[in-house]
Amino acid sequence: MKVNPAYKTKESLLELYNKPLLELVFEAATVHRQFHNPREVQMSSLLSIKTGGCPEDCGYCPQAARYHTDVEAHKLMTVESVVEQAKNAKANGSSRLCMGAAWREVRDNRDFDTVIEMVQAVNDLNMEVCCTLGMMNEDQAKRLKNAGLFAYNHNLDSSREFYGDVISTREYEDRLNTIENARKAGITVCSGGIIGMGEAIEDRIGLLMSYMEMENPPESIPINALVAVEGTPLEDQKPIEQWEMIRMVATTRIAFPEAVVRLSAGRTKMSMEGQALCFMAGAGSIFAGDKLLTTPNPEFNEDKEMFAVLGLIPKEAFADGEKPVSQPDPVIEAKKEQAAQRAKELAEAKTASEGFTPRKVTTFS
Ligand code: SAM
Ligand code: DTB
Ligand code: SF4
Repeated sequence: MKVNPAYKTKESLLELYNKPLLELVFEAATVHRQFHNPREVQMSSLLSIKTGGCPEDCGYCPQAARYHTDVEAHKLMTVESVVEQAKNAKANGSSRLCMGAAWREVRDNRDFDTVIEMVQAVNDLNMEVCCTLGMMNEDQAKRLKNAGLFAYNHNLDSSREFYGDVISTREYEDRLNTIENARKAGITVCSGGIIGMGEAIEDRIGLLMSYMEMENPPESIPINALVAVEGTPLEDQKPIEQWEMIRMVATTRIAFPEAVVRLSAGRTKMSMEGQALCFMAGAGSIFAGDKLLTTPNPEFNEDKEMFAVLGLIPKEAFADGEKPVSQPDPVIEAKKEQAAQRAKELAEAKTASEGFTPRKVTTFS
């Protein structure tokens, strides 16, 4: 049951969201237990593989070049350093790695070839690999799938109506197309939103309705609370109440019983009790490690203690889907072949020139 037939309309979802809190949590906990092991919570690590300098104008984002934030821009990481970070994340209990790039869109260039190699290398570590690289076309999605990508993250962020108040450099429709391209390539979809950007409750429900209307809704739905970063247009947004996060997690859980609902950005502002209610209400994952992409996240040891206190266990990789097989990338292989051919021709030319004895030139004085 990908969507809950009892909550397919905006009105029914809104009524659900506004239920007395403990009734809502109870209903969500009941649905959660039918479809998931309530003790399991996946630890997922985020890694910003290319940071800052983004041409987009997403009003919440510290990585947009046009806003003056403390984020330092960094070019694409190397495959070796990504593997090192991935091993470290795995050793600390993460079974998924989400690699984020501050790109508007994927381009068919050498950087994308490097990302393909990163996907192959992290999949080889038996971790679920997720990427969030901005917009992408179907061919690019196919290359990622072929490399072993498990999930593609592309958030709708809010309702179609509120979206334009936060982002002007790309359309809601563009986002839906990218999600569709991931789907066509057979990659699982991770897509969710941010609450606390000044939207109305109807916009939170509108976000869920966008997923409800999909032929194939996301397998993974991250719920972020805005991290208001100085220098961004949303820097002065008042933090949301924990209850709002709990309501949003619970409503999402009930509406999409099979999906993994991810308690994502904003946990530094939550108490352990608040987070416990989110787990009760069906959150099945957190981001682990002291940094999200560029902003702080609870320390690893704090989360370890929370898991111990609440009796939670980290979820293994590929519990919700088969491990993809990493295949050689046709573009990289063709480039390698071309380079080998060029090297061979050069070597042959060199050998030929070595056997060549220049004609003696007699000079007359
Ligand atoms: N550039 C790519 C894109 O926009 O699709 C990938 C990286 S982007 C940082 C990934 C997601 O992080 C955004 O879609 C947004 O939902 C979330 N995000 C960014 N800044 C945030 C903030 N300050 N608070 C909460 N979530 C944020
Ligand atoms: C998602 O929904 N949240 C994560 C992940 N998917 C890519 C990103 C949160 C970013 C928070 C702001 C930052 O650290 O830069
Ligand atoms: Fe760029 Fe993504 Fe940030 Fe938007 S959310 S400014 S696209 S990095």
